[in-house]
Amino acid sequence: MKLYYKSGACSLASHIILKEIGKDFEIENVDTAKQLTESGEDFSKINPKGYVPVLRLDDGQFLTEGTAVLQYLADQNPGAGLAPASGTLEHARLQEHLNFTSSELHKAFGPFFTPNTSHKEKQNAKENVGRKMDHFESVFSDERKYLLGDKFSIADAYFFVASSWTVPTGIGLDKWPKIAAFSRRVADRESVQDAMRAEGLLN
Ligand SMILES: N[C@@H](CCC(=O)N[C@@H](CS)C(=O)NCC(=O)O)C(=O)O
Repeated sequence: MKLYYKSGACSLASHIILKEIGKDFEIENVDTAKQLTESGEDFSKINPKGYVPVLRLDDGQFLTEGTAVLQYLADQNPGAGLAPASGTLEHARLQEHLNFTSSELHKAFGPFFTPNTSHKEKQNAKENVGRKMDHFESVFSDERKYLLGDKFSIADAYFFVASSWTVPTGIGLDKWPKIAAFSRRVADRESVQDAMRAEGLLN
């Protein structure tokens, strides 16, 4: 298996989950602006949608969309306990968090990562991100450790990465102490440190 990634991007969530699973895999950095991979492959042929993450399966197929990659990895490795069984309410809760992270929180950061965004647009985006973060802060109001309770799941990996973008965008986590505590807890995991180190985000 090979994960095509960009340092610190949403692909870091898939990278963390691959580390949690603990089987062998390769990674390859992508310059999405040039649509070129580290080894010189034309990335637009790998993912015509132009973005990471992409998981290259052992039979050569490519799987795109972060939430699909995360769910596939969890389903293929049930022993790792990274997602509740399909058909259960807990599984639906997992999907609730994954979808909200993807379609609401992740997308809310869009204007910060788009060239020529005006100050006003960034201000609106900041408020929009804040509303999504308020929701997650309320999820942690019962002092749960992770989004689903006591157990780390694929949703935590994705939310950890998306909420980390509050730092480079200058939003910070001061307004959301429970998310800040969650973030520190997840950052302490060996899988997270290994993945971040491999992406050049930690020494
Ligand atoms: N819907 C896609 C969105 C993926 C996405 O937004 N990827 C970003 C990084 S987080 C990317 O590669 N953007 C292209 C770029 O930065 O040039 C998914 O959830 O996987």
